Amino acid sequence: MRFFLFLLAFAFVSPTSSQEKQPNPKKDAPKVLYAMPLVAKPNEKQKITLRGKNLASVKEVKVTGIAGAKVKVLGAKAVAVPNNYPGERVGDSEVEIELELPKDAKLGAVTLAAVSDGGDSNAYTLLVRDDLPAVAEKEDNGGFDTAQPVSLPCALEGTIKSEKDVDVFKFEGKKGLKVRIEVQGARFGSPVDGCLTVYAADRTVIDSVDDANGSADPVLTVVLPRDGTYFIAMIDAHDLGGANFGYRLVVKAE
Ligand SMILES: [Ca+2]
Ligand SMILES: [Ca+2]
Repeated sequence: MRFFLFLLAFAFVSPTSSQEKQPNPKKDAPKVLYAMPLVAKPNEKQKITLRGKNLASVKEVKVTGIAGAKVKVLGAKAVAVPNNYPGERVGDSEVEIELELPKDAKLGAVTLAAVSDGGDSNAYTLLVRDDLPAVAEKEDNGGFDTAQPVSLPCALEGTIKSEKDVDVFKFEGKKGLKVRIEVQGARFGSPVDGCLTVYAADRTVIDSVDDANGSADPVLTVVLPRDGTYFIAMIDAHDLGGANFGYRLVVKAE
């Protein structure tokens, strides 16, 4: 927010704002914020909705960073932004595509750009599955008693489906095991601001992290103090949620 205010102040005092200096950026250029579902699968035909700004008139989506991808635009439309949600993070329009990535599509390498009469969008980096076993989150997993059992390593694909949704997972671990837990969400544009807490079997907190490495995505490393069951709880730091609040939760021993 401070950065935004600074930009606003700069635009006000300066006669040559960045918009005027650059010949091309049109104010109606599309912007891709995130994908729903957030995680794409290599080697599979899938429907993906890209949410962002000025996407309602998009006719074409380009894939870059990988050869052999197939993409088809299925439709585009404006969508409502709930009152209490940050529009710049949630987006006000979307384009639905059918995407088929080759099986060697790598996490971090595939980018998508939406094209309309307003120009080309940013290159959005798609979150693509890697070799970790992918596990879909299963509701209702909102408490210790209903925690979803998982085994390490895994990459959970979940959603903070509504306001105040809590996603709880549990795993068994041996004393001394170093476990790294990482959320991939905000860095791929998801509106989710993840916050992670790890609990021991007796439900006492071992550690909790909101943001890490300059991102809203938490990363947490714990050394297990004893043999037993451990719980991982994932929430949105602002208690917001929705079908578009997707995240990937990577849990593995180091
Ligand atoms: Ca959930
Ligand atoms: Ca956070």
